[in-house]
Amino acid sequence: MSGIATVTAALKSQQIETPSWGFGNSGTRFKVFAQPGVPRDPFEKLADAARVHAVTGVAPAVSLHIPWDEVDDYAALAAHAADVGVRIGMINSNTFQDDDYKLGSVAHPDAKVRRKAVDHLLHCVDIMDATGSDSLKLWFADGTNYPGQDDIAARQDRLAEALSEVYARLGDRQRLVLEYKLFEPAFYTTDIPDWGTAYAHCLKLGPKAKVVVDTGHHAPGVNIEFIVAVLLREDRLGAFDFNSRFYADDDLMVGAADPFQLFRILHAVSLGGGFDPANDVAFMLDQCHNIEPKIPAMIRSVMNVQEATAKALLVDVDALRAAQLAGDVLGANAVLMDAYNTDVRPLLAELRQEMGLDPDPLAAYHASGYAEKIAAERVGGTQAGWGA
Ligand SMILES: [Mn+2]
Repeated sequence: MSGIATVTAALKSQQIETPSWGFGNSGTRFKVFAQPGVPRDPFEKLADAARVHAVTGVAPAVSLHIPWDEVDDYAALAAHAADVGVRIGMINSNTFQDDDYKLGSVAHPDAKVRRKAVDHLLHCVDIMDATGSDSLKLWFADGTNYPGQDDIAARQDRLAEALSEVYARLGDRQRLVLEYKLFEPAFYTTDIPDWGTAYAHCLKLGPKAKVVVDTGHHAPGVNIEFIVAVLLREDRLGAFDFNSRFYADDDLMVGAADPFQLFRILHAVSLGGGFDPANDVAFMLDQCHNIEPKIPAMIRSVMNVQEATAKALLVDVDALRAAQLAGDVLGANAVLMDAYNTDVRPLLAELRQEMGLDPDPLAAYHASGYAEKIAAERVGGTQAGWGA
């Protein structure tokens, strides 16, 4: 295949997973603004996610969040996903919204609370069995607010014990991916604050444990592409949670604040073989659309990842290597910038037409009348949101 044919093939086979919670109402601790047509249940969330896939062609999987997406019949939910044209992606656990978890969940000082948290995680694996999901995504809000509040190392021991029980429960084709976050809700110590801590736990667990890089979970100035390159090299990059931040964990649309950073991250993925279909890196969105319409925001986000991916794939790697080996600092940098400064929108428009799609996914969505339809139909009931 020619260079451009390789790029096009990779873009066509790219899969960007959408989060069920991104279709529900969300907000800040100050206010949640409701929007018309928001799903009332996981079935309606999957229907909305299916619209994103229908116009982009590259968003076939949907991440669930338990208990927000708890249903009586998970096989029926998976069947519904297939009916509307998507599949169930990762199962995201939640051990942070119960009164028992005030001092933590899997690292809580009380064994009874740890038992409850681990039981929830095992329940999430049961849901993976029922839905065909292959990944359990773990993020823990565990940590402390004050020096002396708890023993840092003892909390790591409790965390490791919980993780190993969950790991042992995983089936042959299942894995867990472990997410880190610098701070919040804990403000003094977080039990998994960085990639190094997540990596250390994954290493001890075994090959079915990998690290999740949430792009909003670092201190300002952290070089995320470096982390990505190292994790890929160690075969421990499990997934991305894509979103964008100006300040802390803002959960804005990926690529909004710093599209150049997203390009640099995806360039590291490209060099590390992360776009290889044989690789199991999951490209997921983890976002909340507080003030913008949710389905168009998700479509825009998928397009932002696609555009950055296209630019990353357009990097002339041979020229880059030659410049690097020749010690041509400016030449190497120029190769990278040439790719970044390429307008890839015509390429992507053409690619969508080849896939039988409208070249403009947002225009196609707006013309479909879906927004008006769900606003008219989804009247009554309780809109999905945090905790529902
Ligand atoms: Mn996340």
